[in-house]
Amino acid sequence: MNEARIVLLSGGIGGAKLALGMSRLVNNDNLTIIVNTGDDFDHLGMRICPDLDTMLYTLAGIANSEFGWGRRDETWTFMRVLQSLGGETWFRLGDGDLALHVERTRRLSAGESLSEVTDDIRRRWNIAARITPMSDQYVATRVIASDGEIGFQEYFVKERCAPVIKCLRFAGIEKARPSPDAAKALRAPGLAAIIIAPSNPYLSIDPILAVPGMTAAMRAANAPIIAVTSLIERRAVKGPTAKIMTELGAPPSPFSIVKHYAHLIDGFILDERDAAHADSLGVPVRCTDTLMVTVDDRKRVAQAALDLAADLAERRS
Ligand code: FO1
Repeated sequence: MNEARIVLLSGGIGGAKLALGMSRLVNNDNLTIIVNTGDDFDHLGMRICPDLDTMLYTLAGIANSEFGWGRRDETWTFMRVLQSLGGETWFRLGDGDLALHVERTRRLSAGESLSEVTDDIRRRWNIAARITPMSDQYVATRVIASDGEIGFQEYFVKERCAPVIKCLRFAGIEKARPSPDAAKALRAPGLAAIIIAPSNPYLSIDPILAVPGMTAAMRAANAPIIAVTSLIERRAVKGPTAKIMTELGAPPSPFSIVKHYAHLIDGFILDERDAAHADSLGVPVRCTDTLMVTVDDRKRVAQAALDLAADLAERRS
């Protein structure tokens, strides 16, 4: 088991896949996952934390792999009855998932921090890796579209990413600080690598990097910072990523991602299908098949990131 001390920055689905791979490679006492909370929103009187929940469900082995969010083996009585009451059902909440939102909202209202609640849940679900929100202060990603500003979930789920994005803002970011566990993990001696997971750089990673003090703590950690591509040039990029990047003025390609992180990263994991571009990215690159379907795929991508970090650390010493 690799004893390297690792920090992983992650959004939802793509990041959780890499986190699972990483959790199979390193001693999980040394693995801290800093999760985006910009997707969080208050809905039906509950605080909902989608990226934290995707991470919790994935590492607890109970994620719904069909949807990419929520629990597997879910039941939908709550949704059915809510529909019959004329309630809002555009954001689908399964009965098991609902228990998490109700209990977390109760504990937050009682004064517990999001970090405390998250850490207690991951322990109860026997997750060895430390999962921590990027901040305990509420930050909400807001989408400024051509016809006005809407919340992230309204954009992503209710409007199915149809609005044209003009820009994003992270409401509340000025008052946010890195969560205690995030700050502690980045300060820990002997950090081997800080890895930026293959989540959407603009929607899922930028809120984490925008937390005042976060990038300074990352740089001060003096560990190689490695980003894993969330795009494969040759592959028709599914879902909203290509549309969102184009609307934000970044052509949907690995180049855009490297350029977006250029000020921060020491290395980049590129998909082997794009290997021909490796030398023109302007940053040390390691190529691998970054498609993550099986657990072995996830371990392969995680190992590639660890290997690149080790190479770079060796060159530094
Ligand atoms: N995504 C959807 O596209 N439709 C949904 O109805 C939906 C419900 C949902 C419930 C709980 C949860 O934790 C996540 C949920 N998501 C849903 C995903 C959510 O929009 C995430 O923010 C995205 O996966 C982006 O990170």
